[in-house]
Amino acid sequence: MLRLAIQKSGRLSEDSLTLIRECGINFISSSYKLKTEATNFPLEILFLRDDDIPGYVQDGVADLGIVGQNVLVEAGLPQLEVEALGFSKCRLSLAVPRADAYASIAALQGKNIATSYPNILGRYLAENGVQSNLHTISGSVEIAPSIGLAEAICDIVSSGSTLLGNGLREVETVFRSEAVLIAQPNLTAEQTELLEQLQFRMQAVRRAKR
Ligand code: PRT
Ligand code: ZN
Repeated sequence: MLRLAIQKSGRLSEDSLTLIRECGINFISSSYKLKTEATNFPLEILFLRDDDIPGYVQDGVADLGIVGQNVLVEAGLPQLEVEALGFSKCRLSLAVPRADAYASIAALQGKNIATSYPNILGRYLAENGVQSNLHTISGSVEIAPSIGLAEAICDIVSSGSTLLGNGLREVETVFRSEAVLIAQPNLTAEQTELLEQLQFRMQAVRRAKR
């Protein structure tokens, strides 16, 4: 038996459920249940907050998970990734107020930056020889400059319309992300076999869509 953790409700949820169904795995899901069992594959599905998924998989509470690489790498657990899934593509970017001068990343030296990704951003700034003051906030990062909390932000971007709507301009791509399948490090031989079957089916689904 394998336990797979997916996001309960959010941007990853629908595509995660669709992928499992396209793999030929049947299950009944209701918005009230936090757990369901597949009827034709030894799989149990857990519905969780996406931020909790890497830790649960690392600890073996869940055997597998589907999560964004942004969340996985921020949690410091990139080694859990076993398969890129090709959906929920987005990027983690730095942005500044549209009217502000910005020639290069050196412009951020000594500045205040609001983000929900202090680990990924901290590493990126260090690699570029820039020291900034990071303010970790968990949501609505885009309003930080207009309320005087920070001179720049670093957040997830997909279409760019949220930045535009908040008078911000994207200046650097820090990290590119997509949804990935992750697995706990200590699967049994039988579970490894099931994971391989699952990956085989996922790859076939992706090939069929090309
Ligand atoms: O409740 P829970 O904690 O489970 O969910 P969540 O609110 O933390 O995450 P959710 O559902 O918003 O996103 C889940 C994952 O989807 C993220 O971790 C990313 O891997 C991926 N993803 C893809 C995105 C986006 N696209 C995205 N556009 N995550 C967030 N956004 C947000 C972004 O934060 C910003 O506020 O959308 C806004 C920007 O979008 P654009 O299109 O205006 O640029
Ligand atoms: Zn989350």
